[in-house]
This record gives sequence, C-alpha cells and structure tokens, in this order.
Amino acid sequence: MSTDPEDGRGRIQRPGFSYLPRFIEEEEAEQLIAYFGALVPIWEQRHGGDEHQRSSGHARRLTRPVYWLGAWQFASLGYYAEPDYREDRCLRGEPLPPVMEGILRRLQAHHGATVTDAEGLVANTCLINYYGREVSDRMPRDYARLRMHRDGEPGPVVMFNIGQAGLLEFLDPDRSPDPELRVWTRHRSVTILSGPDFKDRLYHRVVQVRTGEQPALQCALADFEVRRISVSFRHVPEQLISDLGQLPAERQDTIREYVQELATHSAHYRAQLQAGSG
Ligand SMILES: O=C(O)CCC(=O)C(=O)O
Repeated sequence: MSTDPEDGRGRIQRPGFSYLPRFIEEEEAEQLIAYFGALVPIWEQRHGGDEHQRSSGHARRLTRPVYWLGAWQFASLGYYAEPDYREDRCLRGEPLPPVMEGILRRLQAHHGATVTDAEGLVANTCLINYYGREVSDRMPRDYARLRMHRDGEPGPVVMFNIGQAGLLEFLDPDRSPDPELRVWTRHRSVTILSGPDFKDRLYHRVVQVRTGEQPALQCALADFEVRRISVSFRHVPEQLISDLGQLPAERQDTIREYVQELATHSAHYRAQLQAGSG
C-alpha cells in the first residue's frame, strides 16, 4: 500500500532529504519564470532503441522538452542510461543566470553541507525540465511526468520547483513497487537529495502535475503548454566539460543537429559550432 503523499505546505526533513516550501522569494520566482519563458528548450531523443522505435518518432523522445545550463549532458551521448563512463558526454553550456546563483548562495548559507559535495563544491550545472501538454495536429498529449531514475553525478542534487505542484515519488523497486515517500512539490519550493538513501538507493519520478491558472508559465515552443518547471542542479567536474571541438568527431556528429538547433537562439552555441570541427 502506497503512503499518502505529503501535501508540500510544510517543511520536510529526513536524513538525506530536505523539502523547503517557499524558499524561493516571490520576486525571484518571477525572474525565473521570465527567464524560462525566453529560453527555447529542445526535445532530445533518448539514446539507443531499435529501428522500429526510432522510426516511430515520439517513442524515443524524452518525456519533456529540456534545457541544460553550465554543461549540456546529452541523452544521445548516454546521459540517461546510468552510464559507467563520464568522459566525452557533456558540452559546455551557458552560465547560470544571477537569480539562480543568488538562490544557490542563500541555500549554501542556510543549509551548507547538504548542498555541497565531498569537496565542498556547489552545483555548476542544471537541467531545466518543462512539464506540460503538447498541442499539435495530433491528439493533445500530456507530458507532465518523468520516468523513474537516479541522478548519476556524485554529490547532492538541489531542485527548484516552479508552477503547478508536481507529485514526486521515491521508491526502491528491488524492495517494493510502492513509493517510500511521496511529496507534492509546490511553487517556490526547493528539494535537496543527498546521501546513501535518497541519492544512491532510491529512484525518483514525477507521476502527476496539477492543472491550474496561476502562476502563468510560458514556453517558447509554440505547440507546448507548460504548467510546471523544475530545475535540478548538480556538480560536473570541470575536466569532464568539453567544447564541441574537443569531443571525438563521431560524438560531435551525434549532437551536431541539436547544437545547430540551439544555435538558432543562442550566441553561445553559435560560437561552439564555429569552434567545432565540422
Ligand atoms: O521535476 C522534478 O521534480 C524532478 C526532476 C528530476 O528528477 C531531474 O531533473 O532529474
């Protein structure tokens, strides 16, 4: 039997898990919403799959459009496959905006050790997840979910939650199909995962996102209605972050189309393309 979800209004503190409601100030949330609305996220294809899966298009896409800052860890270079290698997998990305840096600094001041890794380093990269509904000529499809996974980077993961509440579940499928913790992560809250239980043993997933009008979020993708955005911050060692031209040629080829797509809206990725070998 699954436990009832926590409603996300109050603080939750367990070894390796902190949920901090309203940690993000109203004004910071507004700045984040404006920032997310101006980015143009992309639909990445998952790595692998057989020919049938590849040709069916949607089947191999990630469940939501995404944008990475700091370092782009590509699905097609194996990021989501819990890889046992880390080299040549991530491309230098754009820097975190000042509003994110400010919130991370405040978190570090209040929650020190839980947001830094063993070497005292804070996050230098983040994944921005857009949860919502694709509205196209096909049937509208709701993408407001995220498959069960663990984040492979060593050290803690800090997550910002913006928009409609999302139901975040933690489970250990080797022990039980039922989640051990379920939390409605609300607008302006921060979640921190660390340690052997929440970071290494338990998988997490987002199974539902509520609908509602406020706060209104925007997404630059014309056919996507976004209602929740989460940002998950991690630390990637500098020596694992490559410019396009430093990646092996076949890896550059694997991601070139994505970098071209990003370059249509980003001077940073235009510069990466120019410096690449192709
Ligand atoms: O959206 C969420 O709350 C979870 C995000 C997450 O698990 C991730 O980005 O790895």
